[in-house]
Amino acid sequence: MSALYHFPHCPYCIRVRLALGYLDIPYVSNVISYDDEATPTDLIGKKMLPIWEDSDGAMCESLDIILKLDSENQLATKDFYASADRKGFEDYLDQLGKPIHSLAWPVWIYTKEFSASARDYVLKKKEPKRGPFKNLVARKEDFLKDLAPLLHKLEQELIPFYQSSNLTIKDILLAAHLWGLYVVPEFQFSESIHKYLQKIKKQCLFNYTDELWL
Ligand SMILES: N[C@@H](CCC(=O)N[C@@H](CS)C(=O)NCC(=O)O)C(=O)O
Repeated sequence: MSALYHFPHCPYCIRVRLALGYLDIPYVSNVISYDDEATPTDLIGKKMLPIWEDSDGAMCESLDIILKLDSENQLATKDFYASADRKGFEDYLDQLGKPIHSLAWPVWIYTKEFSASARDYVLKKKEPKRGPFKNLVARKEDFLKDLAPLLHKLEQELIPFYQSSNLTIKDILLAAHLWGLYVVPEFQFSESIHKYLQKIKKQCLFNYTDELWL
């Protein structure tokens, strides 16, 4: 059977899990430790997840994987892939990702995905660029301030999915990033965004909690 190699916290990996659920494609879930460089390097020649492996071999890049999985264009992946607004949408995702990662990383490293050595590996890799994780926690209000207009903008676009009456790849890309906020202590989504994410969760048969905590 085909297999997904992934990190449970990782937004790019969550994208693929959401698409697999929505498209009802069976697969073997291989959770990789963040400090395991050998497994991804053996498969694709570098340390990057998600990796999808099927009878054609192993491939990376979440959007390329979803394009392949969505062969009947049920998520309108083909339209998005070639669309003129792809760049603008990806820029918006990057803007969302920055504060979300700063808020979520200090919590993610204490989920069951991370052994002590994997946690150490993250800190050694991320702290030189982001600064000490303790400072990220202390700057929580700054990141929430950066997020507020981006989330407000999102609310204006939900009809009830993103600029669409049905779920598309854009909802999967958005939800995969936004999901990280569910682990941030005391953060609360607005009612409309929470309902939006729960609708996606249901349609994509997605379970974020179990692989993170149980
Ligand atoms: N453009 C890639 C990005 C994937 C990516 O950034 N993956 C991160 C995990 S969130 C990774 O593998 N990082 C390896 C590392 O930081 O050591 C995609 O869309 O799949």
